[in-house]
Amino acid sequence: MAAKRIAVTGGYGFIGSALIRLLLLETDHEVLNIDKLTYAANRASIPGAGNNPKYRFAEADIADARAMRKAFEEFQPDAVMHLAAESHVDRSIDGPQEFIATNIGGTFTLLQEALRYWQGLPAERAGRFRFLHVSTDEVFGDLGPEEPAFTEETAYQPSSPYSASKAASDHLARAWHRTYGLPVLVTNCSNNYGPYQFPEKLIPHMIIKALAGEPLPVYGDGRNVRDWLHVDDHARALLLAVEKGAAGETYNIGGLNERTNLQVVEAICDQLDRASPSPQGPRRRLISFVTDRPGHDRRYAIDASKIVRELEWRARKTFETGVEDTVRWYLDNRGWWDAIVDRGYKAQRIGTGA
Ligand code: NAD
Ligand code: TDX
Repeated sequence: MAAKRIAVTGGYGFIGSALIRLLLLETDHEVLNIDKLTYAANRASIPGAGNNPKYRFAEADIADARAMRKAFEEFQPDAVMHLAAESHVDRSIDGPQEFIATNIGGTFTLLQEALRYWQGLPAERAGRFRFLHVSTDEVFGDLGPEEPAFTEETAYQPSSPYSASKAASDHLARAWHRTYGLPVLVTNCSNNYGPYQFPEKLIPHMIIKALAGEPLPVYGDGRNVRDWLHVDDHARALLLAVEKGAAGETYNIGGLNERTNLQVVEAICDQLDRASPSPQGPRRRLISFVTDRPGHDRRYAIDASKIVRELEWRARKTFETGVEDTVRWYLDNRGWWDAIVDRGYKAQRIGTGA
């Protein structure tokens, strides 16, 4: 694959940083990371980036048209991988405004500036240009226990302000392809986990609380189901989509790892007990059921057969080895998350606080 110039939005977030680590380590592509550095960003998530000649960073808001125009003009990307978003469902319930501003308004501005730039490219470069819009399985709403997994044809039925804002952004991205011809691809992925995930999300939240010996706040009855995928497997799928995917197409990405939240929390407790036993006894004793998340989606499941068939993507990590590695990473990289916990991020609305 010839070296490309790839602009990644949200590259200091959880998935964006995994993607940039992959791009810098395993490809010849040059990277421009465009990130506003919100609470969710972390420069320490791309170690060594500052010294890498293939990497540069622009601190900017994707909703800032002038900044986006400058980034396109100066960097001259062959592809945009758009991950910047407000991503936490509980925060979207507490305060949806930023979600509308970034996920909808920001995506709109980015599409407009990408379109303007793309229309000015010579035909050969314009033909190779790609705009990959990274989205979520939450746009499809939720499933009953026996319903088949979401396919690329499943109708949108988002439940939360977060998923509604992502659904809106997906519609915009597809419309810019259909109406203006911008070579857009959309990916919809299931729940990610792995290293460098912000401590408000289920898996790191539980690891950190369990290590502190604090109650583990499981929402509702703990039987909500998520389909878990290791972040490195998602990053590889995104790279395949941008390198080999067809413009106008959508690819679902998922792990075939459906688990109830309770099963996930129990697996974390057991893994922590093996790796770092507590004198107080098994961590499962800390599990505590708390008030449910409003509008809480019951089950997500992704049918990823299209990307497996058409782009030959395969997940490399099983959930068991992935969780083991992730627990180990949080044990070995206390400095990374201690700094976040120390500076105090907005307390969780539900449960016993951050
Ligand atoms: P994250 O919250 O960890 O990171 C988001 C990043 O975007 C941060 O670095 C933040 O500073 C940046 N950002 C936010 N608003 C911005 C703005 N206006 N301009 C520029 N940068 C801005 O998110 P994540 O979990 O890495 O998710 C990345 C993308 O993948 C999102 O679009 C999300 O909807 C999607 N997604 C996430 C998951 C998941 O499980 N985390 C699953 C499927 C899809
Ligand atoms: O303390 C908790 N207790 C709990 O029971 C937290 C933080 C979560 N939960 C539950 C809610 C969900 O059913 O665990 C499940 C996972 O919660 P989150 O980590 O908040 O993820 P989710 O709401 O499923 O959304 C995630 O996956 C899809 C990402 O945050 C989204 O950005 C992505 O689109």
